[in-house]
Amino acid sequence: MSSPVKLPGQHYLNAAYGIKSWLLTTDHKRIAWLYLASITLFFFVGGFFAVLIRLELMTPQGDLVEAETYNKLFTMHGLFMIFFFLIPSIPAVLGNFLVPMMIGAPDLAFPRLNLASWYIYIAGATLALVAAVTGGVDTGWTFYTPYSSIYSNTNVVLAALGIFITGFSSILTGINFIVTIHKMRAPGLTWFRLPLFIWAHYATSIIMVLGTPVLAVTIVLVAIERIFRIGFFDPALGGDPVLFQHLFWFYSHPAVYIMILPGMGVISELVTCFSRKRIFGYSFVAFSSLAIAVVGFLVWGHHMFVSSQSVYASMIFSILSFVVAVPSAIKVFNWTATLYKGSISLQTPMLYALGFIGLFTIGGMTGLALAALGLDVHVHDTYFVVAHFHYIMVGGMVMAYLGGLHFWWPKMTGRMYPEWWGRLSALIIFVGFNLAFFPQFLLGYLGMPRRYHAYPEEFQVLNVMSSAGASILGIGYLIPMIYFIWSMRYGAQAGPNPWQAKGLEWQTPSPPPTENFPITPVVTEDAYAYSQEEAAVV
Ligand code: HEM
Ligand SMILES: [Cu+2]
Repeated sequence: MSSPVKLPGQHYLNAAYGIKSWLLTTDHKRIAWLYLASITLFFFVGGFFAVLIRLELMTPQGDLVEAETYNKLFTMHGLFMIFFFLIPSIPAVLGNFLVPMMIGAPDLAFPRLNLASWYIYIAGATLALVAAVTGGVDTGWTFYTPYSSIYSNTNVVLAALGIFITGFSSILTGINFIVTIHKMRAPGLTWFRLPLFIWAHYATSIIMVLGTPVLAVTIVLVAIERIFRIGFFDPALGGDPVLFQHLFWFYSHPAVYIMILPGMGVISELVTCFSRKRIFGYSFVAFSSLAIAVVGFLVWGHHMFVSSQSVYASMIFSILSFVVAVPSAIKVFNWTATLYKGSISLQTPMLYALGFIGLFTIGGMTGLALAALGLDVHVHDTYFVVAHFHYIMVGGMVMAYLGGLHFWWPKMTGRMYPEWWGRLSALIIFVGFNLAFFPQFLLGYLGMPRRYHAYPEEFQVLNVMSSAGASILGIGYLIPMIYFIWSMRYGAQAGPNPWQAKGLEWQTPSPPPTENFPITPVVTEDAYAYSQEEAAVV
């Protein structure tokens, strides 16, 4: 580590004091903190339900909770994790902090709208929380009709309203990012010099803006059917239940890319920095984000292979699903090629990046297996599917989020986290994750259906393994929480650029001043001008 550095005297964190200065801030960096605090809270709410699920599944009889309670547990778990943690995690926290910084801008294009987005998010999440504690919802996070619109007598409308409202937060954030990236780039920062993190957020924003309204409309239709008994989805009222699935997955498949694309953006940054090499095939990685955003809208029917959809439709959706895997595979290929002959240092963020690449690959390959009609019919609605999406969303997205948080922590706080603890918890998370979710592939393949709270005895060993892994994973998530808080006060001072990374965000003090850059930077070279000869990171 270079000679001791001093925190700057004035920075965005001490520019103003008091709760009000936070709740009324329009500084994108402070808003990132508001999101960080709130999504962490909802991550633990979702995690709490996961603990209860895994406890219930320790024994075949399912004797911890009633069947109805179990239905509520997995519904609330999925709801909170998807809508209030995963979708906002990287864009709203790291994206908010970094999009302006990485393009040399003083803030997002619409700072007040940015703050409004957070309040909208909080309002929506609060309603969902009220729905959870005042009786819960038992429809599954997918809200399939006509159960959700007619039969369920739980808080469907309240939870749906919460999600509806939160959707506006997503849309407004997307618009803010798109306008900012178009209009506020520093002089010399052409499109093909942008960091890949920015390309990923640009593509994500397109999906947010185009996809979210479809979900909003769908939710409104469910509410209308429930409240006024006007038939859209219930056959008894002249509706079509499969129509709901079309509308729902037309949003929710692209939404899985809202969840994973920003993570891919993070991984691109980490892989180049910690192998001290330019990313291999920059423009392929950049365009693959856009390709995913476009093709991702064409594959929703792979969730409906067993829904009575025509076999020809299923064949088309199957083929298109294989197509959408191509841009993802391009990214994995390019990261691997970047690593090849790089001078790799295994700092904590890099451990997360390597973990992401491995786990995302498993998630992606099993996704291809599911996209194959014959196999999907066999494992549909089994634990195989649960394992697949957890490999993508927890093994992929949560890994990327934690890797990014470690990487940019020194920029956000001006202080380092303890490296040894960082590596240890990355390792614990990796081991715990695999023990928790790999057995679920086997369970699913052997025929254990998802969403059941009791099961035949022969599935117990694998379920106990999974629950044990989940406990280890939980511990792995708690450790960074503790040392991050510790490091805010006691961590070593980081200096502007502890990783000797390229990119504009590293050219300003840590923590940055409110206006980000004292003098507007001018960009003269392409992104990632790393060279292996430069001093290696400590
Ligand atoms: C320790 C961590 C976790 C554990 C132990 C866990 C456990 C589970 C289990 C057992 C189910 C299946 C419930 C069922 O269908 O019977 C499930 C479903 C699900 N989980 Fe997780 N999970 C964890 C973390 C996460 C995270 C971080 C996310 C998202 C970011 C997530 C998203 C989901 C979703 C979307 C479902 C599907 C819910 C449904 O379709 O009903 N999980 N989880
Ligand atoms: Cu899908």
